[in-house]
Amino acid sequence: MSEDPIIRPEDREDERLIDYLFELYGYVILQQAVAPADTAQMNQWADAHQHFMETARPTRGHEDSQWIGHVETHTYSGPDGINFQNIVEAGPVFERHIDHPCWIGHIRRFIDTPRNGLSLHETLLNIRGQGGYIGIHSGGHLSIPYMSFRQPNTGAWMVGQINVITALTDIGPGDGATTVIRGSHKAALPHPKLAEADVVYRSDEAAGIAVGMQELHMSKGDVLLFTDAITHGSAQRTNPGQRRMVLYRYSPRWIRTRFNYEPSARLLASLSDTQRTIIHPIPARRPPEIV
Ligand SMILES: O=C(O)CCC(=O)C(=O)O
Ligand SMILES: [Fe+2]
Repeated sequence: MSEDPIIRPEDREDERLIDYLFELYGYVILQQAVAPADTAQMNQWADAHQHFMETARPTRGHEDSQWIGHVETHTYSGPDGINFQNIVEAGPVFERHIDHPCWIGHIRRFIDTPRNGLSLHETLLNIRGQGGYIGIHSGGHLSIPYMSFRQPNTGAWMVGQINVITALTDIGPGDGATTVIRGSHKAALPHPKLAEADVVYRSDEAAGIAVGMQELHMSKGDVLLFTDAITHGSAQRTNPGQRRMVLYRYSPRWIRTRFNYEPSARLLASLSDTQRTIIHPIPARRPPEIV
């Protein structure tokens, strides 16, 4: 096997292989999972909106953010670049991502959807320029519901959050690749960088230089599927140009949405029943109007 747990197109349905590697390492890379026509459409959307990069602020869905229809501009902390949050509202190509056949079956199995339902905690398109990075975060030592990772050896999985990153550009050395510490979703102790500061997240330096981190290089259209419990982040982008990716975070229906976006009527109407259940897993109930 190559260095990374890479799943070739012909092995996409091989549950035994994927389950083994995901449980052991905490991530797998699905090669050529998204069609070139789809990455091209998502890149076109990014081309048309990249000028928002200059004004992205860490507003976390509150005042001062700029909206493009139902898509909100955002950054986690600045250096990580711009996040176009709620990107699922940006058109059919982003809707296709909700239950994409290359990964949705694996997601349902790992989350155990028959018992736990399924929801999208966050959907975003990220653009990161030269100098950008994301700091080290997460790890098996944290008791946070969305970082749970359980495979009690009976066939019953219970994973609290699975991140699906689609590369919209080739991501190689110097491009600011996502980095992980293989197997750290099972770590009992915090990474020294996190313990030092006694925090879940450290954003003041790029994760790529932390002990044990490895860069995950991807080609455009490859998909990285990883548990949010794995200690991860990204290397600093040293090359000119941009790293672009789309990130969909799946969780049990109980965890639901991170930024509380209400799905638009247009989106709800255009989704299949299966997709609607993921996007809107717990519709509100109200008493009938009293006249
Ligand atoms: O930007 C990256 O490469 C990592 C993103 C990240 O931290 C996440 O997907 O949870
Ligand atoms: Fe993360």
